Amino acid sequence: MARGSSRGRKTADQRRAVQLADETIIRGEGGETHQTAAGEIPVLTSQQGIPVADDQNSLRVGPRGPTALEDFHFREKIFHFDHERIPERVVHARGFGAHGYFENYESLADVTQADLFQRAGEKTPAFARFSTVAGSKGSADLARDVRGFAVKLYTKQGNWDLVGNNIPVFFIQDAIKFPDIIHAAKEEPDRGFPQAQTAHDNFWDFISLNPESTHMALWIMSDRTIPRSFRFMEGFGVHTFRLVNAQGKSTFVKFHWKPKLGMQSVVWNEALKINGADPDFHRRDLWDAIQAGHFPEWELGLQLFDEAFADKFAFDVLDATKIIPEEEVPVRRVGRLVLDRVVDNFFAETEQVAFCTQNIVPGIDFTNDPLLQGRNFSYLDTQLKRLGSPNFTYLPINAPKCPFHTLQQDGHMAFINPKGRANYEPNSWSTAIGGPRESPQLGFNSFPAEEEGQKLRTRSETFADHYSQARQFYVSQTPVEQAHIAAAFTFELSKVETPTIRARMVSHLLNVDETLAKKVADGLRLPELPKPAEPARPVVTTLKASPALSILGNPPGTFKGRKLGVLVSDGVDAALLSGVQAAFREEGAVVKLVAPMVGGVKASDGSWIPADEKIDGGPSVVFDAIAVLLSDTGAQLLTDEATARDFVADAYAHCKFIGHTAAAIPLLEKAGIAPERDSGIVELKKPGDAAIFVQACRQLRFWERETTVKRV
Ligand code: HDE
Repeated sequence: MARGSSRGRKTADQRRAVQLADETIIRGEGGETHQTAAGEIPVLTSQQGIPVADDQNSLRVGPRGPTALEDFHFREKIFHFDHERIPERVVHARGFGAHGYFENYESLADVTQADLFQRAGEKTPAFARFSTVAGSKGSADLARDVRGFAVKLYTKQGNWDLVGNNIPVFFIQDAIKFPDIIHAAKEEPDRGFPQAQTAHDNFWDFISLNPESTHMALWIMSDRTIPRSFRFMEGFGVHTFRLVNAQGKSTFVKFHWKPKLGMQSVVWNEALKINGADPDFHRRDLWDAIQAGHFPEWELGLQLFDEAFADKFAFDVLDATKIIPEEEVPVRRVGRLVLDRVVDNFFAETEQVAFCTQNIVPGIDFTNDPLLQGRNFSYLDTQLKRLGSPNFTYLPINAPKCPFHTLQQDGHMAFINPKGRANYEPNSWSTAIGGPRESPQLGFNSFPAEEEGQKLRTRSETFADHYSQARQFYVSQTPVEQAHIAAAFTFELSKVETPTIRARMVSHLLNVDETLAKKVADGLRLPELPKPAEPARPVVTTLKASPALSILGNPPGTFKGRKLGVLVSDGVDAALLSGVQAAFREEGAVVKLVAPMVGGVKASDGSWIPADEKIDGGPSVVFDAIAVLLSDTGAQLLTDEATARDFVADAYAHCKFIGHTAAAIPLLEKAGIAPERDSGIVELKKPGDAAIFVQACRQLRFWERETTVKRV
């Protein structure tokens, strides 16, 4: 055959159309699947726009021969794939974001000139990203960890990034210690594990040698670090910032985000199981809620105070290891953040979003908090590493939504470039080509704080009280929450291999609360109680409890936004099931059906009811409450099914409310639930009983049960 002839390859028309169930495909000579462009389906092209004829086969010399280097389509495709990854964030790598808006309730012109706060009802586009800190991008969502709560507000005066956490204090007081705390928390460098957890020697070694971390240690061992959903957690700006009004008057401020659906966490044993059952639990929850039109909301709260308050407050307002109790400075709710749109593309938006603490707008300013000052360097620096070019600001997710005109130019991927002749100023060119100029009136003016002093590497003595607020946090918790804190310390320190580190940590807890310290010491079986760590300042034991610090002390009183898992079998009472579904939907909750097989079940009235999950894939840990609506035959089948017993036993152990039919009782008993059932277990006899069950579920958990199911 002569060179250049078209031997060998059949045309698309000659290849065979075959049926794969509902899909018609073209089958190639090697049996491979081809789908071709037609009608409205666009033609696949290379990045250069060249149409692609065959995306299933690389260019070969003969059907079994080597691949030709000239195959530009293959090379471009693989080259691009090889370069898909960018460095993950050094902290907060695992995250999930969504779009929405901030709506201002009232004009705040009295305290700030920030444009977004001037007009009641003003809506500012926003993007929020929630994250864990220590784990890598692929780690599980329910690690015990602080959650990042970062919000980018695209205001008419430029982007304001409020890069906060779900805990109002931090581990350290000076940014210079950030690499140390993060190294200690992340996987140990020799072995590369454990990942996404602080339950290891290095972390507790660092914490126990840094008494300033004690307050944060109490928070991270509380239920705050195992939130049920991003939707049910608070957010905090942590540092003291300034608001500045048009007259140049400065007011100190601490920022809060308050979830509209109230706070809620899971229990630790549940968290461990969720991580196996659904490592994407939190991101799926946010995605599903937004897709279902249940838009999550938080109110923005401000704690406003002046120099006089700062001077008389018992702690330094520049110390990020301290809070200002809400009972001392109330939180004024000034607007709401609504997340109403999921991302179109995870990488383009959630991965490439670049939050920078230094992104503030006129009317907002920094204070001298040494943590904040250090962050203002780190965030810009880290974005360059991650995104690879100073032009990351032009990526659509990062670009301001107001007009912007800079004289910055060039660099990698410079896809927005100045037009005209001027790339410097001052210049003598005309308005048309002379470029932008500064504006003393509209521009950002730093608050002219008076500063003087010697240049020193030193820590202010006003930062030296390390335990008083840790104690205050502990005494502000309900007994159930206090028990969780003791259990969490015991769990984490039990994973620490070095006994001296365990004991050293207990020596700090002795300065916080003796009962807590003793509980942890007993839980660890320490041979003897260590002496209390020597405090830098005497512990103030008279700080009053702050009820606002408790999750369980501030219950939402609703099951709205929560999820009921209903275990059904063939013969399920159709009327009862629809009664339960209606009552929970009325409450604003989501109902999911779990069945022996995902195809569904045949109900008592002969109707076919499709399931959402097969029992193995829908364990009770992914639900807030369960109902077991089995028929007699269903109960016979499931009583001997281990996953069904786990479904019930876990819900019981995690103090969830359980609704059930009489037929389901043998399953409850086989799962170890005593015949004298507690009042967290509600029998459902008729559709009307669903209302009683909803009412019970509004308490979210039946905590009275906990002491009977958790003995060590
Ligand atoms: Fe961060 N932090 N941080 N941090 N932080 C980053 O920036 C840093 C701190 C927080 O969803 C990094 O873009 C230093 C406090 C959130 O993209 C990095 C210090 C608080 C996020 C960085 C702190 C935070 C980050 C890594 C000590 C709560 C994720 C990737 C002074 C108020 C934002 C990146 C997102 C991310 C540095 C302490 C919150 C390296 C030096 C305190 C929510 O720049």
